Amino acid sequence: MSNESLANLLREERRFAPPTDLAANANVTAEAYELAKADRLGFWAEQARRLSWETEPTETLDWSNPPFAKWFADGKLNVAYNCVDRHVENGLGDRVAIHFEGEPGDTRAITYAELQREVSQAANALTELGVQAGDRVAIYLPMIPEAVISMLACARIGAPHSLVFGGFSADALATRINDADARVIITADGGYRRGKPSALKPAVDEALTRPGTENVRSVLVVRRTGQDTAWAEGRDVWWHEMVGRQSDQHTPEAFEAEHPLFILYTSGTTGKPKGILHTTGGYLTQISYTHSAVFDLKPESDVFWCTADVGWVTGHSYIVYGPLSNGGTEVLYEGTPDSPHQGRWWEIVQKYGVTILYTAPTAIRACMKWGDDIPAKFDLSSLRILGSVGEPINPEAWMWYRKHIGGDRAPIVDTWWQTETGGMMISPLPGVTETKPGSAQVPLPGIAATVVDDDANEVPNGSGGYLVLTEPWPSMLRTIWGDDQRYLDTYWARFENKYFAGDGAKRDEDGDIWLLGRVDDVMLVSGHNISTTEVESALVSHPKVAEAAVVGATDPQTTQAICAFVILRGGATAEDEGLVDELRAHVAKALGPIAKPKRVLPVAELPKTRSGKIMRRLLRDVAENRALGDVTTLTDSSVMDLIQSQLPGAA
Ligand code: 6R9
Repeated sequence: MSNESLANLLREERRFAPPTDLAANANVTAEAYELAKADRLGFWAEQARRLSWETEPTETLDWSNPPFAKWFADGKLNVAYNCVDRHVENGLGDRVAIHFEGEPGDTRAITYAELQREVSQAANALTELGVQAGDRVAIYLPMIPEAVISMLACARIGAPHSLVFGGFSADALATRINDADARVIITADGGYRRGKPSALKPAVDEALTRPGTENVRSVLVVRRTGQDTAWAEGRDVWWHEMVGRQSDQHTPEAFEAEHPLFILYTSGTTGKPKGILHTTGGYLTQISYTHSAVFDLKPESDVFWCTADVGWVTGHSYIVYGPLSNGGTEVLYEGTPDSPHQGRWWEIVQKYGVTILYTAPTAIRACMKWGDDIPAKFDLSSLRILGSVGEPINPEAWMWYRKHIGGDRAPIVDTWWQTETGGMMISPLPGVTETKPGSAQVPLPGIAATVVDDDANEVPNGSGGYLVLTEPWPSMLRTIWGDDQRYLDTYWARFENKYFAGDGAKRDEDGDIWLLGRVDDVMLVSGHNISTTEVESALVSHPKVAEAAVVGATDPQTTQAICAFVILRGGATAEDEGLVDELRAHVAKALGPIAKPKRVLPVAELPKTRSGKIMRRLLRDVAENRALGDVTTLTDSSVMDLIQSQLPGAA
């Protein structure tokens, strides 16, 4: 970014107060901010008492070698014990932990007592396969209960897991196996996607032919689809045979609070993926606290549903470790929102009486595109809190979510965080915060975040800059696996003593924080830094636009020119007379003439990662007529061919 702060264009005046009854009974009230402000470390030490420790920690934070943090370092605990066994010991064995809904419609309710038995069996199986505390286990599974059970089994024996999204290519899998030096892989024959079995095991077989994966001893294979599967004798073992014959008793061992819990790779824009390392005690403390505070979870009555994939950090923290450490009941769904019909999610909400729904803006925009009449066919009155994560949520998508899913009643919590932060960092609290469409608003109690300019000075209200975190937090990444220097360079070199998140942000007149997208995506137009998020939100506020992705393409006159890719809705087509000019004028009216796109290109799809984020760098390659960069983390690589074939002038 240049020296000028991010242009601050959007005006949003709508406000929504917390429902009175929710505020009156909320788990967390405004007092939490005061307590945490008065004694931040004391606040986190208090939150650590939510967990069951074998050895209680006496030390909260060791920051003697910044930015390498140690939280609760002299404490010992077992994560799986905290997520499963202690609930059974507390008499909650019959409570459903997981309502599993397979894409073909098969279902399973798993109680905490059953979960304890299955996790114990899986832990015994891993031990029989020679896995010891500290050994890495790669998990490449669809969204089935065995994914959760495998993660908990690894945690139980102190073997850090490394999940790789089912559907990533053999190459992506091989790189991650190699970097983590995994010893065992847990996979499945396949999973169901859009009504069809989709094979997984062949990618594992292929990955294991690549150099650097020789240390993998065993592949544990869940039978999910029953499809034919190649078999390497001596290496491959069926889950139902190996896990099935184990004892369902297993005594968990306590590990030090800083024992590694998992590695999770983030792709970034260049270079090899970064293995983000999370550890045990601090991670579980913050995940458990934020899951309870931000969703106001009442474990005895709520039914929670996070629609993320377990292969994304959102799935780790808010499908596995948050809900289960809090003894909650949750839904786990294998498939896509539109299979076999576009109302599938709402049918699931109705069926299980889901009370808290956590999803991503990309999914909300897809539902908007399919039409209001689809959710209207289902009873969604059980919903009392809605969450959003993954990208800035466009104000119009926020309003749609509130009205058509939340019955104009349920508060929305827009939660900003990252793989690196481990858990939520900036978010409204549903019983406290007056919400604003499109803003994550305030750092959670115990979290210190702010917005600074190029010289690391805090920006005044009403201005934009870079989002930074100014104090360590319990679930922070500890390093990049095997690369401390890259950890320092990526996050701690840009500003002294501050964590650089890589996101642009602004503070509004009330001091609330608005996220403006990745700083790599910020556009420089005639000397102004313009956020992609704001231009996209202006486009999405037009009734004929379902989704928009905006990039800055090199331009001889203005340095960069704004180029917008849009998905149309309501029957509008690229051929509609005057539509492109209408959209350009709409943006100019909403944000000012400087933000008017030079080009608007209607397309049928946008390139997205498996976690639903728009990959703007690929669109920049298109807009600048370059060969495409790395596409290995795309959900569907044919999308780029489609976009290129739709461009004016394409053959
Ligand atoms: C949890 C997760 C992190 C990046 C982050 C930011 C974007 C996530 C957001 C958001 C605006 C939100 N992001 N939540 N931007 N508002 N509520 O998404 O982790 O996959 O590592 O991505 O996602 O750009 O820096 P991860």
